[in-house]
Amino acid sequence: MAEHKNKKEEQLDQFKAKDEGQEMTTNQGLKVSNDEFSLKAGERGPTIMEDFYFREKMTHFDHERIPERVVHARGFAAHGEFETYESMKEFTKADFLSEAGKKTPVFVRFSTVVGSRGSGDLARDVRGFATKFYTDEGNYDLVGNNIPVFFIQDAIKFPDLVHALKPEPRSEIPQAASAHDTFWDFVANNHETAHMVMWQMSGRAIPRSYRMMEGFGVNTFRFVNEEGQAHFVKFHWKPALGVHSVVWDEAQKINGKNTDFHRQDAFEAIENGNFPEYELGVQLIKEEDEYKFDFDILDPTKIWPEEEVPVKIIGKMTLQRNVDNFFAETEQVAFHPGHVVPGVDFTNDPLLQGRLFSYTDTQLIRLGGPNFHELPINRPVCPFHNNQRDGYGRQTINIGKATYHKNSLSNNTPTPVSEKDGGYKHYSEKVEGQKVRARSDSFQDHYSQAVLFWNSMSSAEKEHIISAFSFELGKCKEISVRQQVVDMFANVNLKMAQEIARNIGVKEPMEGGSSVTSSSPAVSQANTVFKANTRKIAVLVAEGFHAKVKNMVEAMKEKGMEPEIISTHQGTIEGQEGVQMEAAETFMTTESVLFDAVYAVGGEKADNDYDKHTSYFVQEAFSHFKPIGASFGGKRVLENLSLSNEKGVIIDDEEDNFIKSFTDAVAAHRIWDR
Ligand code: HDD
Repeated sequence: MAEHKNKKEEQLDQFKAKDEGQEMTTNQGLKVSNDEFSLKAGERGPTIMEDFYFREKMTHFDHERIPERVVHARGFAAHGEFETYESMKEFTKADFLSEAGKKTPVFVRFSTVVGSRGSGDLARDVRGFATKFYTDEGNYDLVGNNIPVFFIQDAIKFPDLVHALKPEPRSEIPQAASAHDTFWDFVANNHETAHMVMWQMSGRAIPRSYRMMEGFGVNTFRFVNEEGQAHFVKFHWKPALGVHSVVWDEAQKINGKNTDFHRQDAFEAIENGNFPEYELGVQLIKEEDEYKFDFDILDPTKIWPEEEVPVKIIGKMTLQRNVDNFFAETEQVAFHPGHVVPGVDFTNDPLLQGRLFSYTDTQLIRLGGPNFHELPINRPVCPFHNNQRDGYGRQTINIGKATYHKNSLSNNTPTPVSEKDGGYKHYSEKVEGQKVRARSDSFQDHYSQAVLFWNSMSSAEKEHIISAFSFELGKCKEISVRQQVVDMFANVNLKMAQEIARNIGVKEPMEGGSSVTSSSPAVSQANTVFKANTRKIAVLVAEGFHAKVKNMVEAMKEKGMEPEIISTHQGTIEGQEGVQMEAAETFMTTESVLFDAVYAVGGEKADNDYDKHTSYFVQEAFSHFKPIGASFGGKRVLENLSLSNEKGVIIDDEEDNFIKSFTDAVAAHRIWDR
């Protein structure tokens, strides 16, 4: 982390404890003389009740676990800083956005949604992207996802959605997967899911890295300025490295080879000083323009196409420090979309309204009571005072006897603060209506934007969507479920639905399609940022490798790539002219799915073992559309596989030529039109 400590760092430091080098004590501070043997009646006798140390140690252990999050159980989090680019005072009075250069400490947690805490990172799933800004006016939480829309329009359906998505109740199978009957039955019988499901079947649900995905606030919020003028606002996080995905076959293999692939990728990037960066953008709509769109701007199943409502970039977040303790920080952090600051307010988006209840409620059971705001990671960096008292685990020693408002004994303090002095005032939107359990007609169009999304996809993205549907529905046991889903998605695109139907052995729908022809290029990953930075390159080396290989590897590093030496054995590999390289991994300990590209350089002479492993490695990388490079003794393997003239295969012994072409190919991420 940067030299200077921000307010949150300073606060957290007060709670840190280092046990290394210390004498062992009980939790009461009594020095412990033996930590190996329980107190027994005779060496071979029973343990006796009196052993208070045994009881304390065991009791603590027995209570070490807390309930995992009901959704978003598996995650990764890090500390960082947000810097505002320009004053947003015209739109919001939020202090942390009030001046250019203003810095605010943040804590960000990324997550998968469906799986348990120990599930694989590469599930086909939405990713959570939750940010806690520790502002001078209190904590502001932007609790978003990496997909800009949601499955449902009203929070009352959230338990149903999650029940359908989670493993089935009898067997608790499948773990961390939407590919089963109940999820798709829910989709087929709740057509508001159509748009989100299109995103979920795209590459967005299998990101290459937490560092390479967007974040979205999803719900529509309000910005309110000093004059009380409001704008509707949607939030976007744009990753500096662009938005990139793996392919599904790869995702499934990664889950087996390295369950922690995304967590490790982010952890190591931060440890190595490659700090993940995201720019914050906002889309703003004036209050008076609320009804000017052909969709309801409060409907969480709709995007505001960026081409219609541009994204204004207003700041940058950099994640600079990993946590010191996963449980204390990542597990105990409590987010809530209702944690707002003056200048940020809610709308009547019916999904958001329900979320405002659910988050605090869930923390009460997960973190064991109403004092979770006192946990170090959740404490605001500004003072907090009120008349709330007691409860499990209360840490603050509140002094004074008036714990009520109004009072005279404490001069009527703590005092509510006027809006002028920073007191939060809800936007005084006029609301009037009759009590109804109903949904507005303006929320009934479930297909136009699902079609818009499909229209915006590149041909490779369309193929991936069709394959994803075919996999997911192919795993459904109920033919009726498969058929219903295919018939439903004929409303998005008839040809797409027919192709899926053929793949999964159900009747091809004969009618459907849509008259929507518009598209939003901004939602296609074909139009993202492309960079070779931090891409992992597998350098496959054998004994007697060409002396220039080392220069190639150094040149890759200069371009920001991360080459890793792999060989038939670990340790030093001897090259020509006395050049040596250290192999960190072998063909047994690693695999092509864990890399972005492969570079085969071979050794001095043919080596059957190397050739066999390299062939497999290269073929797998090739099938996942990855760039492949070869020089010197590595060329032979590609020739034998007849891959030398394929797209994205770069063969060159000359350093400048090779590095230029290879860097371009790595930056392109994948060669989709292979
Ligand atoms: Fe939620 C966790 C994001 C709808 C109820 N949600 C949770 C997390 C994220 C989101 C990122 C994990 C926070 C963390 O890392 O600790 N949720 C969303 C988004 C939604 C959404 C972007 C749609 C706009 N969520 C949603 C609804 C409800 C919930 C409609 C219920 C009415 N979400 C929860 C929860 C969780 C949660 C049950 C589980 C753990 C937690 O809150 O702290 O309250």
